[in-house]
Amino acid sequence: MKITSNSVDDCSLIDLCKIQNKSGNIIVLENTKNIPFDVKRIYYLYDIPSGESRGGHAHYQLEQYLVAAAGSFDVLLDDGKNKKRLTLNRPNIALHIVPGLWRELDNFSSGCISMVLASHPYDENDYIRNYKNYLEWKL
Ligand code: T46
Repeated sequence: MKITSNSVDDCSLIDLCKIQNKSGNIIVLENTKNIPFDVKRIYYLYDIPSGESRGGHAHYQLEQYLVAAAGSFDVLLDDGKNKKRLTLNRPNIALHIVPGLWRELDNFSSGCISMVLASHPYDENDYIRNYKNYLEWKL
């Protein structure tokens, strides 16, 4: 399947299976065990001013697990034909974003930490930051 044909329905919410005991919870993610790609990079967004939005781009190759490690935010996924809006608000739920999807993040709560596990190192050439160019690439 070509990456250009990935759709919003190829993205899914994953239960990260917390280990729970009376002193709290822990989530463990290990390459080759419970994550479908090798994690090459982790980054997180925090101290996001009220009303701000992030994203507004797609990746050619990168796939990601996106997690609300604290607080909540909304994600708009867009494959050029269909859009899907989700709220992430639990540290044990990851949104798996496959390559080739346009995404926008907004409605960040106060104290939100938006954590990303990514399949590739940072490469600005992997970004499509212009929506018109994205739609042309998807054709
Ligand atoms: C995504 C959302 C959820 C780096 O130098 N290295 C990095 O690994 C990253 C992610 C960013 N940067 C620099 C590039 C820009 O100068 O940090 C600045 C902000 O990056 P960007 O505008 O891409 O930030 P967001 O929050 O719009 O997007 C980021 C990720 O880029 C993207 O993959 O899905 O978080």
